[in-house]
Amino acid sequence: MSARIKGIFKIDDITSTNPLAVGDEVEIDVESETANTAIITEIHPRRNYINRQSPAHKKHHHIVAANIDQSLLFATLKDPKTSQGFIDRFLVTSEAYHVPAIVVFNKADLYKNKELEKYATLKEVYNDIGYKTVLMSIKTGEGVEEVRELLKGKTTLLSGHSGVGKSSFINSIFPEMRLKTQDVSGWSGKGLHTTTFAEMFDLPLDGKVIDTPGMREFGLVDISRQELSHYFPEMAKLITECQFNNCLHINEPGCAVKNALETGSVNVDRYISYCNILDSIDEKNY
Ligand SMILES: Nc1nc2c(ncn2[C@@H]2O[C@H](COP(=O)(O)OP(=O)(O)OP(=O)(O)O)[C@@H](O)[C@H]2O)c(=O)[nH]1
Ligand SMILES: [Mg+2]
Ligand SMILES: [Zn+2]
Repeated sequence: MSARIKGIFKIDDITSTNPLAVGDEVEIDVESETANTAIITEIHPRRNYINRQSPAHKKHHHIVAANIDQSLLFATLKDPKTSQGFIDRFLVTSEAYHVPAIVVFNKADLYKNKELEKYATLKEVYNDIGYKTVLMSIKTGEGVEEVRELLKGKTTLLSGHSGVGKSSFINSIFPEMRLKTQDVSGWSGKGLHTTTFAEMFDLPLDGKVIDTPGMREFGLVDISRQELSHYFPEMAKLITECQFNNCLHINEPGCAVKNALETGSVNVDRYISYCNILDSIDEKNY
């Protein structure tokens, strides 16, 4: 069945480049039984959605997916490299939209000591603040079963840079799928997108998974400088102890976050991500 939209829909009072997102629940009128087509007459209110700022037009938003239970960020420490800044931006967005996030480090088969040490460090940092991490290799099968278990009975959004193995993962747990993946020569460094639009699949094990095209950056939307620290869980629990209730945790006196940074209970790299994101938020919007 293919369904199309007629007329103009305005949802959630946001200006979006796509009125209908993957994961939306809709009402349809069957248009033609023979041609198997329908018209979408109503879009149900969304439980949640992940919204992304268009890299080209800061005022344009794009809804990546709606009605999701969790998001799996696919990261790789090699071919291609995912930066911690990118991971942290993604986690902030997930917190802001109340979508639980898990970070999957794929291509473990390519990791040498350097990358394995990096993974151990990141695992500790993220586990300490409440995020699950999994080390996986689709090539060797390591960790694949563990990630598959996490999908049971849930609607899961897969995201991450192009070439990190999102489509390959769906194919590996669901071989009948045969999604298009990058050719066997693997990551070429050219940043070509193999998956070009988001698509949702029903998994045989009860659950749905949404494959998305890789993203180069993850623009934040609807987050003010003042509220940013609420979306860093390790900072959120400290902010009531800051001397000033409008503390941005930069150089204010009596800042509980800066104190925690000294003692090591807030990780330095996470704090750097916080500062970078804070810098990137255009205060004029608020
Ligand atoms: N060595 C190794 N290669 C992998 C692994 N997983 C995926 N690949 C390869 O990485 C390349 C990219 O995989 P895709 O599944 O197309 O990546 P994607 O995340 O769907 O990329 P986009 O659709 O562009 O966003 C392919 O050549 C895969 O064979 C892995 O665990 N180890
Ligand atoms: Mg893909
Ligand atoms: Zn502070």
